[in-house]
Amino acid sequence: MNSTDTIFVAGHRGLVGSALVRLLNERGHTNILTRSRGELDLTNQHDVNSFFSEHKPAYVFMAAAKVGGILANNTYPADFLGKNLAIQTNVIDAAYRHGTRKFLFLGSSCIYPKFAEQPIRESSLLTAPLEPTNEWYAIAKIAGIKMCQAYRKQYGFNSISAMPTNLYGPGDNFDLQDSHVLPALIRKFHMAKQRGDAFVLVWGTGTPRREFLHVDDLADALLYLMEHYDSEEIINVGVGEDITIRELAELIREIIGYEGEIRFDTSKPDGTPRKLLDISRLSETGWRASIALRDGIRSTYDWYLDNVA
Ligand code: GFB
Repeated sequence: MNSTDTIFVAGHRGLVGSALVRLLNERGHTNILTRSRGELDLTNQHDVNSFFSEHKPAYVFMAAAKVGGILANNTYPADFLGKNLAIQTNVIDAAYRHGTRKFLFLGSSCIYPKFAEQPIRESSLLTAPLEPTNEWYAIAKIAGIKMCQAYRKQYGFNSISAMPTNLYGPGDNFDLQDSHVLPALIRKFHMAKQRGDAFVLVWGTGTPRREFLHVDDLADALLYLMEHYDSEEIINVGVGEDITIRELAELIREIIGYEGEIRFDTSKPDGTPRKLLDISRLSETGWRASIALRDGIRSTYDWYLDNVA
């Protein structure tokens, strides 16, 4: 990517898109295209085609999606399936039609089977049933991966698909109902400390294991893959280590300095028992994450204090 190439970051207001724009700016890219939802409705095929026909972006980072945590996925299955299918189908097709040189599609670690062998290799895709709490989102993302592979096979469209593990960082959604676990716990512990609550309720049993990648590391990996990875094979993006939800809660409690108890609300779902990505393929390209979880949570908490609290 040259510094003057037109680069479209779809979903630039989201966690991933905003991190990508920050990094592209830092690296001196001067022609970054962004559109808010009000300016361009990505579910509208006609509008998406007109946008691509006018601007003909050379590179596209497809970071626009309807996303959320375990409860949101479970509560809005129609949105998670339908909106994501519409958005990604329109953007992939328009990018191909209007000559995009390279396209990067973002999937998710929840595309893999619920009981996939750990750490999860890319080859376990479509080998067994999905985790029911997020199968709608997963099916949409799998369709996006397949669409990129199909356009590559049939039309020679240069598209790659990256599967990030659970993400966190500045710009995340801190809503208590719809967010992912890490921002939700930052908010819960912060509020409990302020109010002097005796305990914090953490959903589920605390035993599921998750891997957490800072979104600035992800953005760095995505730029790296855009430059160095060319294959129809999907590629995992993770850190190679996971922790239990209980350990995560204890770490966040310590960073925030809350002294009360942690209790578990087992009426809430655990989701998949473990989700640790095998990052051998990524490591072979030469890339690795650099932000330690403790440092990442600390800076995300600072961001929360400045921007949300
Ligand atoms: O991050 P999370 O919502 O999504 O939940 P998934 C991870 C684990 O944290 C689950 C527990 O076992 C939750 O029960 N948890 C504990 C909490 N307390 C909380 C809380 O206050 N809020 C939330 N949200 N969880 C997502 C998928 O699955 O993974 C998405 O739903 C996406 O589609 C993402 O793919 C990567 O890791 O279970």
